[in-house]
Formats: sequence, structure tokens, C-alpha cells
Amino acid sequence: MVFSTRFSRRTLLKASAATAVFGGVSAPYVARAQAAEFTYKYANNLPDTHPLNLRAKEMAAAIKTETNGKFDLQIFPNNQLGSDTDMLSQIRSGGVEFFTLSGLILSTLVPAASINGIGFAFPDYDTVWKAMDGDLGGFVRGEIKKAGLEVMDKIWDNGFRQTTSSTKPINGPDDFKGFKIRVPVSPLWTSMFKAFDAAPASINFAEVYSALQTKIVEGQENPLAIISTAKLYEVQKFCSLTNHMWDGFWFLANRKAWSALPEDVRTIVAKNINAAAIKEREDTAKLNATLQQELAGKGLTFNQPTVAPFRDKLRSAGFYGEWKGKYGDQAWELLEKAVGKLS
Ligand code: X2X
Repeated sequence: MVFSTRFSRRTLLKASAATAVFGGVSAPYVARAQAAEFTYKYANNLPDTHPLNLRAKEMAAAIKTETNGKFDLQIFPNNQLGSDTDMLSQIRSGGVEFFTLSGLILSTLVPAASINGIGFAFPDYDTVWKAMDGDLGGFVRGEIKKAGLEVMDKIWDNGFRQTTSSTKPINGPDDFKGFKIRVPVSPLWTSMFKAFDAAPASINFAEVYSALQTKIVEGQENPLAIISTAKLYEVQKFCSLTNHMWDGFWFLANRKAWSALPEDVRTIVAKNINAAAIKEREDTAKLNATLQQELAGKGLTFNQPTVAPFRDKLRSAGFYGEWKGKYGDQAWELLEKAVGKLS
């Protein structure tokens, strides 16, 4: 069922592309703007009101102007082209040309890409941007390229993640015991919530609202900008400001599609995508700092637990040692150089 919907959507896309081509041939007398030479699809999993999509729209318009209409970036927000898992295979095959994906989910293909999500590693945004625009981010981008994908220099902000629930607030690590929590599809997320003795379920973001609504899970974790724009407050009661990890979106490109662009177009596209990332970081950080009051007004009850007991629990469960072993010394040293000693 899901499969056939997706198939027909793809067929429709092909059909409309064909209409555009033949339309041009069969209506030669109609004066029209020069058709774009390159029409590339950019897919993502976020609502179109999220700053990522607002800035993406702005950036697509700038790219069109600066390339004199040569490059047309079409944005498909909100999992319109499928779940993250689907889109990851599409970016690899060329079904979409661009895709923003959390490094933690990308780690199913590029193991090092989840490293910024290590629990309680980053204390604040200053430390995040220094690391992700510096050596740690450079290392991860190198690994992404080795895996055959292209990636823009600037990572986009998702944010520091907070825990919501329909059943109870999370005041300390013990409240996670047996807690049925949705996590994105990624070994690091599952491992971290297992270390808390929770019951994590891997579910793509496309299914999160309904999983919460139907109580398949009690809770989930996401930055406030997503809790707000995806309206998760409609199906959750509590929001615990656990700030348990920082998460960002790498702007990925299909290598063949990226290489097919003339150098001057590629330069304009990359420049505008990276500039939009910087603006989106400012928007999202601001939202994540100010949304608490608005969400409280919509019915979420907030609490702010102390961080130290969570970290201690992860340490005694062997979480840091285990992941240091998985990433290897080189990557772990880059992380600790940015955030201080973890294990
Ligand atoms: O799936 C999620 O929770 C989201 C939207 O934050 C990510 O893309 C990791």
C-alpha cells in the first residue's frame, strides 16, 4: 500500500517532467522564460514551516536569480518523497539530487557521522559550531565523501534534543527505566536509551506523530523547533529539558548529479546553501531558546532535570567506552578536543 503510493508519486513526477518537455515542443509560439537547464530535487523530513525549509525556499530563489534561471531547485519537505530511510537510498541512487539528513541517521551508511550525537557531549552552541565547522566536522565530511556522497561544508542546525511524553515527566535517569520512547533509526540512539534501561523503538520521523497519537510509544525526543512545527504538543503532555544531545543535518548531494553541474553553477549553489545554513542556525537557536513559553501555552508541562545523574548513568553503563571503541581513537580524540574528556 505504502509502496504503491510511492510508486505512483514517482510516476507522477516523471509524467510531469515529460509534460514539461513535450509542452515546450508542442507550444512553440508561446513566449516563455528560458527553461532551467538543471532541475534538481531537494528532499527533507521537516514541516515546511520549520526554519530549514523557510531558508531553503529563500536560497532556491537566490540560486535561480544568480544562475540566470539555469538552475531550478525544487524543494520537497515533510517526507513527501518518502521516509529518511527511503530518501537515503534515493540520494545514493540519484532519485533525488539533494537531501538533508541527521548525521546520526546517516551513520547507518557512514558510521563516524553519528559522533556529534554522543550523549551530553556538547555543552552549548559555541562549542558545537567550533567543532562542526572545524576539525570534527571536517573529519566527518571526509568520511561521507569516502562513502560516495557529496556534502556541503556547513551543517544545518536541528538542535539540542528534549524529551516529551504523554505519561510522565523525566526528572532523572531512573524515569527512563522501561520508558517506551521513539528514537530515529540509528544505532547510537538505540544504544543510548538502552543504556538508560528505556525501551527505544526505531521509527522514522514520518510516522512519529501517529505513533504518539496511537500510543505505540509514550514519548519521543526532539528540539523545541520540531516539537512546535510538527505539532507534537498536540499528542504529548510533558516536556523535559534533557538537552541530551546536539543533532544537525548534513546537506548531502548525489555525486553524479553534483559533478554534472558546470563549475560556475556549482559555486553559486554551494555558496547559497552554506549561507542559508548559517541563517538557519540563527533562526533555530533563537526558536529553541524562546519556544518554551509558547509551548507551555499550548499545554506542555515543562521541567528541567539536572544533567549530572544522566551522564553518570551513561558512564557506569559503559556507554562512552563502548562508543569510543566503535569510532576509534582518531575520531574520539577530535570529539574530546572539542568538548573535553568524556570517558
Ligand atoms: O527524526 C527526527 O527526530 C528528526 C526530525 O529530529 C531527525 O531528522 C533526526
